[in-house]
Amino acid sequence: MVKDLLRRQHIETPSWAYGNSGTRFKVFAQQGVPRDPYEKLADAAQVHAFTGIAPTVALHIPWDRVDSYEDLARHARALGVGIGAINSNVFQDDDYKLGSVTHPDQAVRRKALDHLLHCVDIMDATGSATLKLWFSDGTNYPGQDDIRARQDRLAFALERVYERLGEGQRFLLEYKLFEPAFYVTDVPDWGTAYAHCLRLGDKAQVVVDTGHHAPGTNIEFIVAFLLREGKLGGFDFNSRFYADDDLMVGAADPFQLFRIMFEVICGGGYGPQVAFMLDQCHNIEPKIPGQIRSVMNVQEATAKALLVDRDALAAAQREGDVLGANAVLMDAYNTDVRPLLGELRAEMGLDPDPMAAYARSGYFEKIAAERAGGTQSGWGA
Ligand code: LRH
Ligand code: MN
Repeated sequence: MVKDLLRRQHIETPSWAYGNSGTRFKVFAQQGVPRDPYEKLADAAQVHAFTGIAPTVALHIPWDRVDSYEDLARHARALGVGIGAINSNVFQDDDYKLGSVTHPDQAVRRKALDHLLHCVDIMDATGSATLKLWFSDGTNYPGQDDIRARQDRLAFALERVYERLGEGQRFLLEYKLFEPAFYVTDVPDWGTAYAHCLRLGDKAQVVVDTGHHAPGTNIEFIVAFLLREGKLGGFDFNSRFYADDDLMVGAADPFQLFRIMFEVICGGGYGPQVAFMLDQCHNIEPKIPGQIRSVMNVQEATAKALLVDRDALAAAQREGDVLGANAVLMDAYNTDVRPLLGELRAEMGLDPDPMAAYARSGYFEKIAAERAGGTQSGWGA
């Protein structure tokens, strides 16, 4: 039963994780980095080939701009993967200094809205069902702009995008406490995102980026609450020690990832209605192995969460047996699921050790040799 559920796991990797990334201090280029979205998809297909549970790739526009999105989707299918969420980008254009859809200037708002609507066109072309909306919009100083007026402008843009969505399409609204804005962020927390989505309807849901909360936030509570409301659309998985560090999911706090996956399972969210996406940057570590390790971290947390003895837990909770209930969860968390996952991979026709199998494959040496010259992909358009 647990293996059947794990066999159906679906984790989406982000195209930008295969490109160069860094911090404001430095972006360290790496050998073999893709030069275009086609090569990014080829690398993502490797992650699926060795894990068996990463069949789709999220795109970011314009980082993944191509002449033909139909052709890019065909290329993906030929590689054995699919195009997942389309990520809009209204945070890198000079015009967006004071905001994008919340900008005081109507012409700038129009430009930003046109980009969001263009991303829906790309969804139509690639067959993607999900638009992911993150707004860097905000202010840096009190008085800089009218907090309420910016919410009115945001609501107007979201309504226009919502109206444009076609059959089977939805958008996921992402929140973030701060950065790049350092006073007000216009979508700072789950409550703001939830309120906007509630007003719009079923095609609008919230995405939880695990790096976007104030330190000490109980993220699994947010997950349980949004699931109960039918408003949890997905995750941007990563981990952090301090702020939006975008480190490998589960690397900084594997116990938190386990607690989150347990609430997903309890809330009926372990299925296609919730998008399990990675949103990470491999600033210093090799990128494809970094993605493989990340997918395995989610898989391990999920396996442990699926092993929780739910009946024993419910009984202990009913009896107010605090330590007993906690022990049931800790027993599952402290279970070494690596043998189980090794067996599962073998049953799926995969090498039980994806990291070692990838290292032996020679793929890195191949791309390092082939991808000499050209401009490596990164966060630049
Ligand atoms: C913003 C964010 C958002 C993406 C970007 C790559 O911090 O989490 O999801 O657009 O990272
Ligand atoms: Mn994110």
